[in-house]
Amino acid sequence: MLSETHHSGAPGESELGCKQQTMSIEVERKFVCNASSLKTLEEIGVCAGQYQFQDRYFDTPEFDLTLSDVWLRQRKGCWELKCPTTTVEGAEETRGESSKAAKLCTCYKEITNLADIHLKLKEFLKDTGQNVKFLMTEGCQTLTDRHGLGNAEMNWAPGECWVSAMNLVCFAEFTTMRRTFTLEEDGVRVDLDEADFGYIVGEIEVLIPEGGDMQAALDKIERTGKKLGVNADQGVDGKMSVYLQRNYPAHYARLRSRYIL
Ligand code: V4E
Repeated sequence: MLSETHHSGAPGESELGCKQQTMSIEVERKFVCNASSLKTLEEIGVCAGQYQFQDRYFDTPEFDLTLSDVWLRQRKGCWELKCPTTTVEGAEETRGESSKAAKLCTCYKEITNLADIHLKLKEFLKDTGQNVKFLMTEGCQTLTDRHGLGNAEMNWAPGECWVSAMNLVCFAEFTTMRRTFTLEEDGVRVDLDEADFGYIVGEIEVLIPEGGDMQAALDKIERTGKKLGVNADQGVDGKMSVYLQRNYPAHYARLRSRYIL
């Protein structure tokens, strides 16, 4: 159980709680946090805070986004989109890495600017044949005018009618209690998460700018994992994987069969 009582905002967030960077690459490795790794973490890391947040994940009813490994969520009122990183040739950057530890890392582009999120969604949904042309050529105001209804009557938060217009619905909602540690190793952050559906997982994370030094990030994660005694061969599920496994087993199986999870 995560038991500290100190509460604060997540590091790197503005007063409004939204991340200040608009686009970065998140390199991450999940791990099982046992008593020994927790003890080491408390010795070598500085606890930057404990805080609680709610995630709401969105997709089309056919799961077009997640089947493309695209993850749209609202966390503490801020929109975030995670999608796979690609090189110019279209190959996934992490695929070519040879080390075993690198293969256990995930690497996603994290977009927090709403205009950029819209552009990416348009790109992905267009590929799946969703009709997003209407949304992109006409504003939400026009949409509400056409129906003769105001935002409130259509049950849309002001400025967020794009969610419905893109045929997106919330498919997952859960709360996480997170303890964040910063380490001496430059830019390494360790999160210990406890989700309200009864799952605990640790994450070693490094954020790099687009085109940044991926190998350096992987090395930092590997070094930190070794210090914490993390099993070098063990892949560990994230919160969303476990959530889908329990609540959407057929979709989970489909994601597994496509090697997305
Ligand atoms: C499922 C998934 C994504 C959605 C977010 O998942 P997760 O990393 O569990 O969320 P969280 O709360 O830790 O995000 P953070 O606070 O670090 O931003 S994004 C990518 N995936 C796919 C995925 C995968 N294939 N393998 C593993 C181990 N994790 C995630």
